[in-house]
Amino acid sequence: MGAYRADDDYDYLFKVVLIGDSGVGKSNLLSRFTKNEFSLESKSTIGVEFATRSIHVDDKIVKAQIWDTAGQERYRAITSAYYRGAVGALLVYDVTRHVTFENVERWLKELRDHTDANIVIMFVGNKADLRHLRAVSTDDAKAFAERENTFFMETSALESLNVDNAFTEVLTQIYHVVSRKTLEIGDDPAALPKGQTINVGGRDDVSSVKKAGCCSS
Ligand SMILES: Nc1nc2c(ncn2[C@@H]2O[C@H](COP(=O)(O)OP(=O)(O)O)[C@@H](O)[C@H]2O)c(=O)[nH]1
Ligand SMILES: [Mg+2]
Repeated sequence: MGAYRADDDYDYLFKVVLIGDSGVGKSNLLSRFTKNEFSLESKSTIGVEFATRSIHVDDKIVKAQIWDTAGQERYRAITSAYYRGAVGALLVYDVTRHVTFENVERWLKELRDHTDANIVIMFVGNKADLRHLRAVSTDDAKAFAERENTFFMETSALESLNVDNAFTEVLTQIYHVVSRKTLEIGDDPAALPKGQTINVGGRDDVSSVKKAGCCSS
């Protein structure tokens, strides 16, 4: 056995989805968080892809499996598969394009229609670096987040502003939901296996890991 930590050595695996209009910066938020990369030219995301990154929360390793999609109508057929098992979401708009903020309501409805009520939602105003082009005020966005009971942050994938914070906050909050539920499970230590997977669903590489009792619909 080598003295290294394998990539798959984690305590929790959480599926997190990125949603929001095309062009708001979802793919760049993902690449900034998972690879510390940013690309100026817009490459449209083809179909669905995901990337992972592990972080520490308390003494646990939390691995995020973050899903990204182009979000165009022609991909609507995959909607339910995309959301299946998600325990967190970043709902992204572009602070310089008001229409992307207006469309957030529709995204939120789709998200809530397809996921568990306990899902942790972070409302994200991206491209905060474009100060001179701002079209959505922080106060309006904050008010929306309060009304809808979601977390809120403004980010810049370009300047690495708040990107780690946004993802880390979502993962930490999910972890708290899960550990609360774990406490409710009560006195059976056998119900608390190491390496539990929180409802990631589907046919991916984690389906063989034992699932915990969180958030299944
Ligand atoms: N100025 C600025 N541009 C950004 C930022 N994030 C993304 N972009 C640009 O916005 C365009 C769309 O980004 P992309 O990640 O492909 O958006 P997606 O369609 O939501 O995945 C690209 O040209 C990016 O370079 C940001 O934080 N600031
Ligand atoms: Mg994209």
